[in-house]
Amino acid sequence: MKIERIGLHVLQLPLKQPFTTSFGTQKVRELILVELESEGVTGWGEVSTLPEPLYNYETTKTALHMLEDFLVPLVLGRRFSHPDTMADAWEPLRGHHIAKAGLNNAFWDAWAKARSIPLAKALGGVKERIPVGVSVGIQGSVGATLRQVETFLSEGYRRIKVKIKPGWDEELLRALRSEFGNIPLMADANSAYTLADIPLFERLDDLGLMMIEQPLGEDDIVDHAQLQARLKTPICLDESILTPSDARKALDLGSCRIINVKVGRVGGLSPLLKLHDLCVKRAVPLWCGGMLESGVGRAHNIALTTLSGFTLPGDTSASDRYFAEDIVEPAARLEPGGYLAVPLGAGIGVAVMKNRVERYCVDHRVIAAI
Ligand code: OSB
Ligand code: MG
Repeated sequence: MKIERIGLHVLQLPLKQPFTTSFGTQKVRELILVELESEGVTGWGEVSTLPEPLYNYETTKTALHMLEDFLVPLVLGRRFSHPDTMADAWEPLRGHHIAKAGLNNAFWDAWAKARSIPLAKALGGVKERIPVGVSVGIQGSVGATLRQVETFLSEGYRRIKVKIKPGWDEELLRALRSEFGNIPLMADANSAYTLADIPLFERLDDLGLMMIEQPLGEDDIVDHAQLQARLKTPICLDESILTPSDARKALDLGSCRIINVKVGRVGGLSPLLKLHDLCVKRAVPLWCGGMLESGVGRAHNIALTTLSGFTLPGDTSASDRYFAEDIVEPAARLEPGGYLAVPLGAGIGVAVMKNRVERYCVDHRVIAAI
């Protein structure tokens, strides 16, 4: 398929409520939508960078720079028979996985649409609906968190993840256990701790958490191996796993027992499939992480969660958990029992509402092949 035209749209979508982690607070979801035109179909991808380099080193601006100056010029006007060969073309360019993912995923959508099949099917997915959990940000008080969690449980979410940071951890987790008993519960630290906190993690070990996500340094699989050796609770890595080879090394070292897979962080659906297959071979449970995506990125997340290796509920919550108005129709809605339906239409299976894209757009460029 020839890549004929690429649009980059920077959007700022207001979040219903601020989302706070150990590294900062998001009030607005700034993202880049990639619109890729090829042989009569339009594919959509989402670049899920944050405006500041707090989760990883990428930002909205570094992603725009990578796309405009390197990635788009590399693929524009060229023919690719499969999205994997597009990802192979930028293999020599280091890093910037979230920027690459937006473009690779837009081509996956176009490629599936050209074949009139759902993206989930194009990826080899096997589920018709996916069980989902919810990621609860740091709130003003333990009481406010308990109320939030109660609402999410009553809506049907199948797993609760709470964000933790030093000083906002043990008391909160004990309160959640005493209020809600043995619910599927986990904590995500986004790299906020060090090995000096081993005594804290040993105390948390008795709480029967499903897992603790990324307690230590974003690039540190050595310290994670030391911590995992001291705990019954599985460690799940997020920030540390950027490539299939990172996963292999972390598993060989014993740094984690579970992996959070984010399509942006690993560089798109093409490398994600390799990581998935490696983890299935090694019987490592996977789940799909989120980056507060709009309906476009959410549709990609739903499709990839249909793969057989995604055995745990992920962070892909319903659209109304984040936004008053999404940019796609239909927006992802929670079904009874805590599921999201997998769209049956071609590609991502949701329609991007152009008027809403314009409403939230703060910057955009279109680059066409000559
Ligand atoms: O660490 O998983 C994370 C959001 C932004 C950046 C990092 C993370 C998160 C989430 C939210 O936990 C997941 C979601 O609901 O999309
Ligand atoms: Mg995380």
